[in-house]
Amino acid sequence: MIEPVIESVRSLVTAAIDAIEASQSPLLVGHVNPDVDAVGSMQALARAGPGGRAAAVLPTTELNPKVRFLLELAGGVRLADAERIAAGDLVVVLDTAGVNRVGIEGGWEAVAGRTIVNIDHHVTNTGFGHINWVDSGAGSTSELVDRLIRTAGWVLDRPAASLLYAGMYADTAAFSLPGAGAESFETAARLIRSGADPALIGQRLLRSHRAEDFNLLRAVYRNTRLTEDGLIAYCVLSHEEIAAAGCSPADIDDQVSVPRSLSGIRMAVLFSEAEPGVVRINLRGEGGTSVLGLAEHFGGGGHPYSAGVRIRGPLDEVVRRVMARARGYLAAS
Ligand SMILES: [Mn+2]
Repeated sequence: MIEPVIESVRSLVTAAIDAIEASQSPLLVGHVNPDVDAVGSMQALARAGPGGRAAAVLPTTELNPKVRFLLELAGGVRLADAERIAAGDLVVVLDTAGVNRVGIEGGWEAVAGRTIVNIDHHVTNTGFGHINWVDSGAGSTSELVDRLIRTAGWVLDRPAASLLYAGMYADTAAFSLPGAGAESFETAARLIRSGADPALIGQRLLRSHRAEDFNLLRAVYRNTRLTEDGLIAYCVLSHEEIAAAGCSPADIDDQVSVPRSLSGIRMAVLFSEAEPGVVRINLRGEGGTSVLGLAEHFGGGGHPYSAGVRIRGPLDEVVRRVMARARGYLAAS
């Protein structure tokens, strides 16, 4: 019974390749607040895609420094200007679970009428494309793009290999999450043989804190609390605290790994005030606890062990509501 599944995945990959090869002007789009996986997979595909015709669309908003580093790494990748965006005859949406998350100015409405190829690994992906290659078993979208490039026989150069390695590395928390299997390491090894530079990626993703990033981490450690039962570690960062560290909300990426590092917890939560009155919530599950249902309850999404949501409301009220729900959710699961 395995064969038909493999066949259908194979035909999805082939359909995606055919669509990209047939396009005169493919646009590559990621999600809002793009992370390393989104930008890494977009930039790698822009480099490797046929005829150098693909152009990546990046949000006009401030980019996280880790993400900006990927743009340096990508070198001469073409970014889509307004003219190219208007001319795009195919839109490849990468690492994006739903239309409300599409990272282009004007959002989904800006691209909805065009042919859409949806390549993603979020289990909550809504299948909004004409071609939907969604593999929730993959640790990252970068792995899927690696497979796309290899299957198509396109040229994966050294920067593209590094970009895909970075996406894999970031989305799997350095190959340390459930699901990091032999295949992930084989893909990483192949990317390194193609020229990916693990030391550079590690240095830029792990060992490049500015003083401001360090101040922000200090605040995360200081504000991290445990619930009485020790099962939930959570941290609350107000807009003022983020600013006092010298940072902006765009600098919040994986700081939830601080509460997550506590022994014995089943859930880690980082509340950060993205703007006054809007709270961003990063959720992580440990010891087999899925946090996806909790995120979905509030209108968010993601993966079983890594999910997120934004909620409007005063920070303290949002914290109270979400923590009450989180306790009940754990008690019931
Ligand atoms: Mn991803």
